[in-house]
Amino acid sequence: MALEDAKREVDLAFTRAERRGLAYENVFGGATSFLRRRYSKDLTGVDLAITGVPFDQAVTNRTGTRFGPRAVREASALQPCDPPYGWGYSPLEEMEIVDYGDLAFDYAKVSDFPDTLTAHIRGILAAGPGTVTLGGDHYITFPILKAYAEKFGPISLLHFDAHCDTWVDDDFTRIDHGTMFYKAIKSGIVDPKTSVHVGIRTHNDDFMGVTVIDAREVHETGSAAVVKIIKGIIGDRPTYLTFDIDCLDPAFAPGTGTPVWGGLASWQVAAILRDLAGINMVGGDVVEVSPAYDTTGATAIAGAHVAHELICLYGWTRRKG
Ligand SMILES: [Mn+2]
Repeated sequence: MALEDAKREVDLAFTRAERRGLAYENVFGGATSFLRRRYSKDLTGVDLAITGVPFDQAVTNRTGTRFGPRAVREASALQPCDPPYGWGYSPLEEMEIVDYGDLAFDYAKVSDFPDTLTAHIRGILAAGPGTVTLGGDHYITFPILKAYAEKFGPISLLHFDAHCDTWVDDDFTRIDHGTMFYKAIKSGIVDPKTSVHVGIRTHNDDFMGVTVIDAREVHETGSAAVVKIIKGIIGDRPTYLTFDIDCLDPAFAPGTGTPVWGGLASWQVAAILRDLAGINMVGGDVVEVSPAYDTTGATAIAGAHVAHELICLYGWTRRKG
């Protein structure tokens, strides 16, 4: 059946009739939505909306993540022809998922950007589905978390990153990808006691009460031990999972703005995300993929895999029947 479909299917991003189902469209052709989902602004009955936020004006070093959503969508074309390995279920067949497209914003009026993004996510959440967002630099997570906190209250943050992004910054008009979790905790959006940073390997004066599982601890204790600690801290609380691609070592994800050595390997991340099945993930994002520095495309491929795993986690606790 798949081969026959491959001869007929093209541009499923626009032509697919059903929102559910795998896709056999030629990997190398056609318009690329995320995982060949249908581009749609109709959220009626939708379980999960994928959206892109092509914003990179908050970085401390190399720009380029405005091209991240496009690159991750293209890399994702490799993945929708089979259920994801190791999960034992098929989220693309069980869930109604759409590609909601990218955020529209005035690139020259940066001060308006945070509220524009919060409204975008608020609108999706009000219609019912959760979101998996493709960044964009990591600042975007702060306006997204505002919308989530409106719906769920102070939220647990499960944060994969080389950096903890909690540098002191009491000027809330600043738009900075290294201080937004300081602001999120200070403003009561994130509950630090039930939040975790994973993969950290850069200095910070103050982790603000968030549990840190640094990269060395991941390497030395192993993924199963890490998952046990995470689950013990977040329990079944509503959890937002944010994944900065620089959590991966630059050997696996060179295409990012602020790479740091000593990071996680792809296989470690794959094992941890798979074994987190059962957490109450209400939304998530993959940020900081910067295609200009991604000479092999490996970073976008990793980003697409992480985003697909987030879909699996989201669907796992919502399986019907
Ligand atoms: Mn980072």
